[in-house]
Amino acid sequence: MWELDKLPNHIKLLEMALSRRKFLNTSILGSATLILGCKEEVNTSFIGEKKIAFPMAISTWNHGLIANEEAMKIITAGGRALDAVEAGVKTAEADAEGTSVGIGGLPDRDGHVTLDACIMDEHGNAGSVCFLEDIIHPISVARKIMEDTPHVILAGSGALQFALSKGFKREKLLTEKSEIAWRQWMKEAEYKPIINIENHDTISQIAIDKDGNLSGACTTSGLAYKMRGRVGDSPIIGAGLFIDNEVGGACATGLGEAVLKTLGSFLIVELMRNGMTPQEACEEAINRIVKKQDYKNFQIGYLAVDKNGNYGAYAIHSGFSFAVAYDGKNELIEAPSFVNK
Ligand code: SD4
Repeated sequence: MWELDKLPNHIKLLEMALSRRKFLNTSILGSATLILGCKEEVNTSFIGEKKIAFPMAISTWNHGLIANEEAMKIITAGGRALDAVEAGVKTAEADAEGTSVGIGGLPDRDGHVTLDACIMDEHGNAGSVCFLEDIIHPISVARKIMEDTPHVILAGSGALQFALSKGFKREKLLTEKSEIAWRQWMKEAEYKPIINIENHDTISQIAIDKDGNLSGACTTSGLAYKMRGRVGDSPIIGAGLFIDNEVGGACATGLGEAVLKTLGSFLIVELMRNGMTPQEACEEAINRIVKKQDYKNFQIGYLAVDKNGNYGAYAIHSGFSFAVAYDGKNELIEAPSFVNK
């Protein structure tokens, strides 16, 4: 396991991530709330004593606020949750300033940006793309795989070939900012991938539309400076994302290897099916990890939402924020965590 205290102090990336996190914490304390246009008609129902509502969208990290805003435009207008989550996460993929998704993503240790993404709809259909290069919107490639092929996952050059055949354009994804960070890392890191609690911010989003149908999307450039060919949890159905329209959905961010070994999103949905609340299910999925793995130097964050729009969130460490939008609101919230409980 790569340890946080062995990180060279002057890795630019880490500094950037830490100061971003400080900013984020401040804005959370300052209660970052975006109000979405005018109030839309919402469906409401009750579970126990708790009032919940949809349409709604929930997304990982602070880029989730913009993703939710985009998704809510579609579902408050009566659109499908699938269209909402695709459009939602595309905002992060297109943001060249973000260093963990789409263009601007930090590269692998050889300097290549390789992308993982998956999408799942209310019928249980799924599409996924992994180890994809040169395409800015892997989530849309994943959707095309789901809708236009008999397969679920395409990888690497085959995925690129498929994307080009569908009209996606090749683009350079390594930005100057990410290349500088990578070159700095090369000087210090002895070509060892470093996994820590700061250098990754995948976007995962789940939405429920006015008809009460769920869809989810997850997209990432994966861990910074990973080994070439490495695939994380994000494009693996059941690991980075799982949706079951009868129950709810779950998604993950953080160290993909830990999520893969416990198939976290599928686990959470199954726990909800068996009666746990979204919050209890997220906590149990984190418990499964911390019981067996040395969790001190890596982060995992889970989000879950049930069929009725009740949500839960839990992380190993503090600092995992997520955005929830419904009924005209869009709020950034910090998830409770196992450490510092
Ligand atoms: C991965 N789970 O590739 C992704 C990284 C991530 O927040 O989620 N970052 O392991």
